[in-house]
Amino acid sequence: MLTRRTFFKGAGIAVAAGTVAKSALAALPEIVSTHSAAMQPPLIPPNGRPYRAVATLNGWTLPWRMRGGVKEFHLVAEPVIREIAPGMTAHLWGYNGQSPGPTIEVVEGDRVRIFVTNRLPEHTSVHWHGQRLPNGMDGVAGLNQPSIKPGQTYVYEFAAQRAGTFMYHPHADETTQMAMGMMGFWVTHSRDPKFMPVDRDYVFLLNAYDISPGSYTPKVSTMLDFNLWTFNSRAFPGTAPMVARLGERVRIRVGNLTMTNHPIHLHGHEFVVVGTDGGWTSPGSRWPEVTTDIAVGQMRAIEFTAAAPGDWAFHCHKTHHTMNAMSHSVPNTIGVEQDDLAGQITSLVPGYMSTGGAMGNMQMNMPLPANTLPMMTGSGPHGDMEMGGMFTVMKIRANLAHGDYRDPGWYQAPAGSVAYAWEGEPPPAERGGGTAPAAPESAPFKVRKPSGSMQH
Ligand SMILES: [Cu+2]
Repeated sequence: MLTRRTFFKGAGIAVAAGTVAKSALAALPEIVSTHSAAMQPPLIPPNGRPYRAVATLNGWTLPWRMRGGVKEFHLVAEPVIREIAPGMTAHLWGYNGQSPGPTIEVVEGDRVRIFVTNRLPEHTSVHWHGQRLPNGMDGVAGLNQPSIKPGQTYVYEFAAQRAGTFMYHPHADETTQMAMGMMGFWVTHSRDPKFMPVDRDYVFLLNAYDISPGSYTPKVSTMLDFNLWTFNSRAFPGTAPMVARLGERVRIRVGNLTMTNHPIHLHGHEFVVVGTDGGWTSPGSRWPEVTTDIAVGQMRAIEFTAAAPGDWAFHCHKTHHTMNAMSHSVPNTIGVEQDDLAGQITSLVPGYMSTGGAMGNMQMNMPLPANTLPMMTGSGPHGDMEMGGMFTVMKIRANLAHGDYRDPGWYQAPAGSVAYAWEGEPPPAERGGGTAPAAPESAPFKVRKPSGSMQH
């Protein structure tokens, strides 16, 4: 079993000390933070009501302390450095060393006290998105409370009244602070651990950044034209895979804090939406889906049985959201004679090398500035995947232990079960203005003649 000590040790999580006078923090819970973007195993609750802990994609759950029957957490709003994927880091704002901040897990009925220390260069606040709470705890700066000035610590306190899926984010200079990565996940577990049990419960946020190729800091005035689409501030191939043992019941909870909607799509399985922002859906209201659209500010919890072994793609279905920092000025090169093109580009971009192909190869062969992810990237067991952004893989295996969240590697498909190249004679080509052969009399269909080509 994972103890608090081994959790900290294994996760590379550090208890900060020395930055603030100990006497000033004597009454505050210790600050726990991490500088790793690796996915941490679920935090088994060391005290309080029992629950089945969630797994945060490329993230972690914030430990707490119990004081007088109250669960006390300490969030620190601060500048952080986040690896978006190997080869690219971003200078963001977040909580406790990372963006997004740590997941907060409590149980329905828990009394919760959250200390929020502001180490940003400007004021902030925290809004507990979706929660039933006293109006003065809702976190809208100016409306419900004064803003938290740099250096100040504020205390939020309320009872977790409703089980479900929630988020937290600033409600002060929001456009800037959310564009900089300030957000986190919150799960309130049912008081009954047997309510809607699942074997794996993954959580993550959808977020987006506008970081110019070669730079580190998001542009905070961007309203819609973001160029990095991420799951929990990670872009493929930096996104951790989600894993499950064959036959397990899997829940995935997704919150959307970007400025557009995302149709989230799972391959090879049907799922049902079991939870929304407002709570659990009634069983009679559910229908099977393979894609569910998650609007801005919404959460969706989906569930399915891991019925088929394999590496199943899981991604946003907007194709430009499964790409990394892209240039909108890339021309369409489909059908363009590549030999001429290479010469023309070489005159503009020294060092350019073409290997043929269309848009993907052209872009992938461009020299990239430092700290920039290729637009279409990632390689799998069968070659280039040409993905990025909001993409990961659901890895289902028969031989996986319950509770094992480690990446099992690529799926070894049984012989004869993989799509293969047909090796007979190629079919007759038909090209406009070319010499398409006439269809034999016995053919079950007619070969359409190019218009304007009257041969018979
Ligand atoms: Cu999307």
